[in-house]
Amino acid sequence: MEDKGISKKEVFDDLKEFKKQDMNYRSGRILGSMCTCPHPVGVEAYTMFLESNLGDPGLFKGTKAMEDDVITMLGELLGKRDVCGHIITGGTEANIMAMRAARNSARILKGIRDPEIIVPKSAHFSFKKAADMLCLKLREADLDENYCMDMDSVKELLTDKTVAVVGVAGTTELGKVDPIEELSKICYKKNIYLHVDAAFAGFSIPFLNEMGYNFPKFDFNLPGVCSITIDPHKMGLAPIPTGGILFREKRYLKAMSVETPYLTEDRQSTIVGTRTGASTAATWALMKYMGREGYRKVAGKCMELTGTLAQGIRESGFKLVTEPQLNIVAFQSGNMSPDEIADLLKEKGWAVSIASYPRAIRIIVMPHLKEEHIKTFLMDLKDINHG
Ligand code: 0PR
Repeated sequence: MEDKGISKKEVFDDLKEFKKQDMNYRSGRILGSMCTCPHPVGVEAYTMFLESNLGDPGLFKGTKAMEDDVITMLGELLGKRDVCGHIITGGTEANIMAMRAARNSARILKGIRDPEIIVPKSAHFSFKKAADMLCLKLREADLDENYCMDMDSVKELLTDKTVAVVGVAGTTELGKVDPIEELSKICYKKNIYLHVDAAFAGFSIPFLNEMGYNFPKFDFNLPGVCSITIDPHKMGLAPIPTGGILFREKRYLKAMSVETPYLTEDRQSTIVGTRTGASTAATWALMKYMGREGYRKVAGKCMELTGTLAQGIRESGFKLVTEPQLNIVAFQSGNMSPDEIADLLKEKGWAVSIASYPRAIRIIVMPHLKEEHIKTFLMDLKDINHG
């Protein structure tokens, strides 16, 4: 850092140069991201609460009231109004909190000292971080032919050290929904903590079901479900970073709370201390502004475009890995590797991602993608196959 500052104009001229190097969602060129253009109403609410710190909620009573409201609204969306939880940074923090709650609860109630967790092979890598940080043995269950968690494999992995089982509603790579009803039955009977990672689809499945889709049950209506991750910064259109973690019972938050001697709250359960209230304000504003109707439109449009994209991909001579269940399409080619396809698409200005299991091009049809983007993409894809 220099001794003397430069002018504001110079600063912003430099910032513009940096910004030019970034891609943006509005261009429609980002095809492999689970984030999207933040909705302007969320952005306005976010900027209004920039100084609000939920790490010291007694100073920001209004923001705290909004957080309580948002948690209730999210709980209602996911089958239980009287849940507790927090608005945090994203799916990673939510999953780490859930695993911490499960581990601590099992230590308190069952005296388990060498804890294990069972996650599907398709689980997000945040569970690897959680396992490492919390000293949990990570056991990965196989997937069935539809890339969902295989129940026989889960049953084989269960031991008396299992402190949590995780099911995913909307897997990161293929958008699949695990058999959470079956997981719930087993976990409820055995008194094992069940966490549902709905980071991606928590903001779409409930709305799609209202429109006549028929997704398998995954939420608090199932008695075994102890916590759910749901990310407003994915399909909820909130600015980054905005995650949500919901717990069925307060005791799970208590099991990981620590004393906060000089703050306006006595105990804190979140991982992060100083914690933005802006995310909470944005989520509150968006849920009020959009209503269920608004989110139905968003989720429905994404599914409609997913259908168009999947059909076009097939017609261009590529093979879908699996029939899309949500707004994620993964495909392969008979004569090119996914890396080769991704490189050719990159030359044409498209940023796709590559799924690891199985290796395939992966496209997430997020709300920033419009019909014209999909059409242009499909033309380029045809070119690649015939070029
Ligand atoms: N759980 C699931 C099911 C997820 O898909 C993700 C992220 C997480 C948890 C973790 O969420 P955070 O990244 O909010 O902590 N899934 C995306 C992924 O890893 C995240 C992402 C988003 C990646 C935008 C790239 C990107 O451009 O693919």
